[in-house]
Amino acid sequence: MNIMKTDKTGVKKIALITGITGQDGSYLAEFLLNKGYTVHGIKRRASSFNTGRIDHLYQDPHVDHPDLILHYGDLTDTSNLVRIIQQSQPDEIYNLGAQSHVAVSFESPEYTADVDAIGPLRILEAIRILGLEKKTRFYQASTSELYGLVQETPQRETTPFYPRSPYAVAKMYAYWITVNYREAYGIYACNGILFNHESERRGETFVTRKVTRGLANIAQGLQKCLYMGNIDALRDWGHAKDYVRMQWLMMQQDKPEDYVIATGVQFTVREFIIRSARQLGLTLQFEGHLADEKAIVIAIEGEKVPAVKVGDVIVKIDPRYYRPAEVETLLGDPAKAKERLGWFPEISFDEMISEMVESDLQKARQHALLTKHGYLVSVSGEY
Ligand code: NDP
Ligand code: GDR
Repeated sequence: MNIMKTDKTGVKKIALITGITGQDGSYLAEFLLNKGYTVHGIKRRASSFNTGRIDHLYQDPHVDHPDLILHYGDLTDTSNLVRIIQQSQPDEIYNLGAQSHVAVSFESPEYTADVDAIGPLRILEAIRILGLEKKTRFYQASTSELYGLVQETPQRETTPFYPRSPYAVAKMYAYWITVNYREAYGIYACNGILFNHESERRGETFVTRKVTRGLANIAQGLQKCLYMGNIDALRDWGHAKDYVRMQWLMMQQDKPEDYVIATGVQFTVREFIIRSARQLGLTLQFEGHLADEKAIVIAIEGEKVPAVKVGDVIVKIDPRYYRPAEVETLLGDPAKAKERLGWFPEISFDEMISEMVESDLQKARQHALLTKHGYLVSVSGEY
């Protein structure tokens, strides 16, 4: 296994990350910079700053040989991708960029296909056009959503796919085009079939972050109630830091292969809510069924949460958050990753919740203080 930060001639390795401004991109950039890589990243042009997750890694581009170099670009723009790959000459490309929200993919199916399915094809073609088949390795951010309506439990590398959303269908094309270019052109191309992974940097509209942020805001009196969709859904949740380590490991092998990355344990969304609330000092009880289900505060630990009273209803179900086709249950079997790569998750479910709640509580406290002194009006966003 090659785990050196330089190539055979002692030159620093070069990585290109699409989606560097996202959750995984930010952790992977940190990880690779720590290993001594030069990291190129593609960021999108936006009307406001979108580099919050990587600002701590920023390097003044005016210094000689910066380790982190950002390029404007987009996975829908072939010539831009070819030019960035030609300029950066990467040893490893990590394709993490995507329209990654499953519910949003039902609203924007065509755009999701363009970015999530044709985007990776564009990169693989760029590798061919530039004659980099032997030099540049390619990692595709595949997903447990491929299993959708599950055909086998737990899900492993050989479990048949049954995608249930435009997002998953697009990612299925990306999965197979990665396999196909590996077989057809000998490119070192691999799929990491990652189950859900979270962190304090998780986007605010994914269920875990929506819960930790919403409950922290409720605890600080910034919000009264959190509206949720299908809280019976079961997921296998790990921590993003553990999962980016595995993305890198997959790229350092003698032979490219696809791997399931998961914890092997699943919980309901309801359980995630209960444990997050407990972390804040609130004991919750769910009452009712389906669309009428509510979470009521039945106990409060000490003086910890003055904005909430026993009896308050702080979670309600809003069918608006149900999906046209749901993935009810996902549970991964990471045996291959453990056996072949010695990988296992180091951060537990409860440690992850604790980190997320603490981080959102700190943000909510700052927000409450600014609101109290008239510097902010309200909590932004409807999720
Ligand atoms: P995020 O949504 O946090 O990040 C997605 C990244 O892709 C952002 O940097 C975003 O840019 C960028 N992006 C979106 N559209 C485009 C585009 N058209 N061109 C270029 N870049 C674009 O996702 P995660 O970090 O959570 O996930 C990383 C990858 O892993 C994604 O491909 C996701 O589908 C996949 N995945 C994630 C799992 C998870 O549980 N987190 C599990 C399995 C797979 P911007 O910041 O400007 O929006
Ligand atoms: P998922 O993640 O769809 O698994 O995709 P998400 O956190 O959005 O949903 C998980 C489950 O929670 C249910 N749910 C809600 N979800 C959201 N977002 N908001 C709600 O209010 C809500 N209430 C209940 C959902 O129905 C679902 O069952 C994530 C993304 O990161 C993908 O990019 C990635 O490929 C997969 O994980 C693995």
